Amino acid sequence: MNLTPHSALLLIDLQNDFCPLGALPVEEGNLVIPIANALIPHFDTIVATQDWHPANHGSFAANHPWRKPGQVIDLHGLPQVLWPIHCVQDSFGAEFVQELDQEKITKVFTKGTDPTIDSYSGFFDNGHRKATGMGDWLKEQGIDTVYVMGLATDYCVKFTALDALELGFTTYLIEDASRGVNLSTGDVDNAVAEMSEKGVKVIHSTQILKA
Ligand code: VGL
Ligand code: ZN
Repeated sequence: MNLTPHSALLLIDLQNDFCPLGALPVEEGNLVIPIANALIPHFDTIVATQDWHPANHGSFAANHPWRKPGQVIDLHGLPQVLWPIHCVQDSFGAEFVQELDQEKITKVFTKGTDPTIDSYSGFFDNGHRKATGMGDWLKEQGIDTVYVMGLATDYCVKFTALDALELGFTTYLIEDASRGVNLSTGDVDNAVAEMSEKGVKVIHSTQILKA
């Protein structure tokens, strides 16, 4: 695997609420942390995204009368899957997992801060209305290639990787370093297939670690 100084590692939403005991548990979500820690020394630029919602966020089922997590509503013109309350700003659930080697993280981008719209991608909200600044920042650093990993494969990892492609980055998905929600059976497999079809290169962490 040909890592250059123009490569960045994107750590997607490695937060307590996406671990098995969290509010929006991702099965085996905790297992990606040691893989992240092993990958980190191979990169000069490491960016983390952080799902960072206000308590009144429109993606929380609890903020809509009689709605339950998993249902889909129209949120200001966009289809929105409703979630349990998760990653509330300044809460324990929103913190990065303690076992993650955070000293090496170059830069953190928060997302999902606007209560009226969700943001799965680390680059843009779900309506592609506002950028988080991550795309411009990566380009200012001279980054042309991104390696995406984290939680959840079928939501934030997928939309981050697809936006990275659209922004012109050569984009890798580190598949074994990611886990998904699988709200419906097959969601993770379908997400990986879609990324691959669109041009994301799907790799295993060992391809970087043994390089
Ligand atoms: C995520 C659902 C809601 C994710 C964030 O990180 O994939 N999924 N908020
Ligand atoms: Zn969220």
